[in-house]
Amino acid sequence: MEYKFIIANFQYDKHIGLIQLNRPKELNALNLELMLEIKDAIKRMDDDENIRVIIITGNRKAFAAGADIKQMAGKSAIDMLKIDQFTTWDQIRKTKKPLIASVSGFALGGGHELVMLCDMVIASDTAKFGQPEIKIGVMPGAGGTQRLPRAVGKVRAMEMVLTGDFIDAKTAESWGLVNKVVPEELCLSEALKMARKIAEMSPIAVQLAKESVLKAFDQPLQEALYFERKNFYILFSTEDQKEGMKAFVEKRKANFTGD
Ligand code: DAK
Repeated sequence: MEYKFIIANFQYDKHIGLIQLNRPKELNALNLELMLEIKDAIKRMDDDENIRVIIITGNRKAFAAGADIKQMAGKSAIDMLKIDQFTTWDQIRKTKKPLIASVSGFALGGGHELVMLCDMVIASDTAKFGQPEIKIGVMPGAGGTQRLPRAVGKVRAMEMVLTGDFIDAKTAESWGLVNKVVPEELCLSEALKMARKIAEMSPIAVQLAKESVLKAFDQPLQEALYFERKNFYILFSTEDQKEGMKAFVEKRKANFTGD
């Protein structure tokens, strides 16, 4: 698939892929084509044995200012149902490898919902997060009313969803939406630093650990704990577990191969 609205780099760094949303004049507004391209690139990177971590970013002014309002404006309910554009997001949720968002500028509506689908978030001090759908007569439709309260609690989620007000990067950090805030020029390199650290770990352990953490949002505690335990046991069938524990005993750095 040729990409028109994103730039996908499958060898951005050793074991790291980078997807850059690239519709700058429209502040990376998520039209249908752009969303399909993101889904396609993430899936291809997830299937690529060489890639262990995926970074998603935008540009200085915007990560993404939401779904493309101009494309949606004339649609009927049935049109929207038929297009069902945000099933794309469901696919992204199934990504096995860690997704890190590097966010500068606006991350709004569907753009913020994409950030919340990522596993970790590095924000630049210029970043602004919001669910402003209420201001255009609708409401969040791709996870904003569900993932946001789980991340920040009810009253803060209500404020963002019902007033449409944006929050700045520091507030997002203190509310637990963001791992770290850095100066804008360091935003991508900081995400890369985090990605490199994870890419050095056993990729199978990383995959099962991610899967287990996400279970905390989907399942009751006891079932999620069983799930976690089984994943833990499975890892004892990997070469990486043998290598990791041997390296500890021998007081050296482990060399994980993914076997
Ligand atoms: N859609 C289309 N175009 C957009 C856009 C958007 N979301 N955001 C910005 N643009 C365009 C502007 O129209 C403008 O284009 P021109 O007028 O130059 O042609 C260009 O990008 C630059 O924007 P501004 O001139 O407005 O720039 P400012 O710096 O003055 O303002 C802003 C930046 C981000 C505050 C402002 O652009 C803004 O308020 N944008 C809209 C933000 C917004 O409301 N986002 C939420 C969109 S609704 C669904 C589930 C979920 C959703 C949809 C469907 N289903 C389950 C099917 C999600 C919905 C949304 O995300």
